Amino acid sequence: MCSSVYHFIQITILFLFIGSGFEHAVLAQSSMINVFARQSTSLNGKWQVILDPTGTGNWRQVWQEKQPEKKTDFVEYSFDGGPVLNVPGDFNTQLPELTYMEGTVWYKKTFHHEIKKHKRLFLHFGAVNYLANIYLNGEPLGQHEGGFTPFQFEITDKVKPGQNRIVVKVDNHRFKDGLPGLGYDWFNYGGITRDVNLIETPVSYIEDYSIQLHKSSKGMIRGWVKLDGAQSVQPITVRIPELHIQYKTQSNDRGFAEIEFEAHPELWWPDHPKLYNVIIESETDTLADEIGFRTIDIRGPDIVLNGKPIFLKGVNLHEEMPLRAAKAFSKSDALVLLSWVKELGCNFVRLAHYPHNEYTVRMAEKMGLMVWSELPIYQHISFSAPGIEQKMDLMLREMVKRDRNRCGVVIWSLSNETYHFTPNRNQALITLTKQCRELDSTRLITHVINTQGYENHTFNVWDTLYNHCDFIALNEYLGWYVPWQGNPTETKWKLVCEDKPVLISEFGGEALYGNHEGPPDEAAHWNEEYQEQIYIDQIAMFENVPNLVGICPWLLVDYRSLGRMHPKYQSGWNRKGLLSDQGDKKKAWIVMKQYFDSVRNEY
Ligand code: GCB
Repeated sequence: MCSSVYHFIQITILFLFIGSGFEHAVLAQSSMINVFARQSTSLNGKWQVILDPTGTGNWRQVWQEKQPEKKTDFVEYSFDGGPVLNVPGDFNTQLPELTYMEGTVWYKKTFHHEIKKHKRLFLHFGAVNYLANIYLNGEPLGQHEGGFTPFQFEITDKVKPGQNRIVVKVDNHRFKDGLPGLGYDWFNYGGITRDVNLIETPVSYIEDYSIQLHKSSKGMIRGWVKLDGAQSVQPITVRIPELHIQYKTQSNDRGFAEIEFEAHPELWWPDHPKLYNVIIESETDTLADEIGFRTIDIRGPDIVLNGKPIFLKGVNLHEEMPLRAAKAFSKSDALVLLSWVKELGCNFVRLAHYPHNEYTVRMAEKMGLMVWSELPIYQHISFSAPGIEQKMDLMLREMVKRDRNRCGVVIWSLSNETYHFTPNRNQALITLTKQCRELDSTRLITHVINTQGYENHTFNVWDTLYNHCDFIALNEYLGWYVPWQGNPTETKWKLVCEDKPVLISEFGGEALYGNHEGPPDEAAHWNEEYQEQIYIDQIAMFENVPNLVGICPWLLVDYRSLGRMHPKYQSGWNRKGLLSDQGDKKKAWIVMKQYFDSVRNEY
């Protein structure tokens, strides 16, 4: 990053955090990889909180936890005697007064620590939505922006023997120059929404690695290992016991070692999601991971997995547990949601519209689901706002770093439904695409667009941003927002890039489960029959879509969205689910399942 950009970020930070103890704020460090395999102490559980809807806590300097000293002193805040909240978890669903909160909640946790020699200590957050300022023992550690990616702070030299206290200021305001921005069609769950851990590492530790099949090759594993710490030059070994592989190399003076060796693993397929135990060792550290091997490519108008054309039978999913109407965050949440995905007959899941938690990604991979992971660059982003491109770049790096060893992840989606007329949109997204290819050229990259033309039965996919994508991903709501022009089977298609594969990343319509009122052909009754007919018509139309490589209904299950205001049918829920918020199957589920069961992939 050039120095003027840094200068700009510093000024912005100065302005944002005046009075918060963050006048010289430090940005959070990027999270180390594979935190599940680390020596860690969980800080999940009950955290004390102060609710601060007016944002007064900054000038009261809540993080200092002042105490009265003289008889005449008093302090107008305290964590003691106040509410407690569960971490991980959104705050909105834990206290009635936080239901619609978009503002600040201060969280506090104490922990006991014994200093160990020759160890480093990191405070790690799976995600905090949206802005997080972190303080340790009254001193600011730094800040992180973005609600869906992990970050950490090294506290080796700051932690004290005995009791320590962490204060986190969580602010879930929507920001005009945020990612996402001001408007989005899902619930803005605030809080420390994913795990918090204290992670202990050796002084020089394995900070990152990439171990995957080389692009398009089934017999060559390539990658690298990166160490962090003073002892940068070390022998490095990568072992895959099941394949009798023991590859040895050495890191250079920057702690970096390239890896390349021949191997013939059983490939990862949706119906054979084989993962291998892979052990990465340096002289000072050892880490184990479960890694699968596959290739994913574009060949002409096809997406090919392990060299074979594959049809992606997918469904969209938000990170929400409908059964308790709250943010999803655990392994068991992931199991419930992904079991429904499997039951529907899918081999693919689109994790919309932001990076979901790591449990979900890992479990999807284990269950044989290809994963689409997405950045929250959604609709009306202020692409020309100062600093926004740096934020996009940072978030991209955080997303790719966490999951780059997950063979299940086959697609990076860098944006959803942005508009060609937004100033600087093309330039910003093309740059981001290039950055993504530099970071990871082994997966497919796309942008989702919904502004197509539809005239004289012809669906016109014209946005030139597609020239920069590996395949065309489009959202079309024919039969719902856009009425059919004649018989769905007569729809003709015009593609801006004629040779590229086409994936329909969203289609569908709303229905309230159990509602059969009104004529089946009138949308305004939200009945199941109308939604069912959309699915029947869409499936008929798919026959004529050129280069169709996959479809992804919007979406698996009804989800909360406060902009959905019809009191009888919606009451704050988007009802486009194939399942109700209680997991009941709507009629459209059956149509979709039959379709998926009828589409066979031959490999
Ligand atoms: C879309 C968006 C999705 C919305 C959906 C809808 O095109 O990508 O986030 O929620 O439409 O329900 O209208």
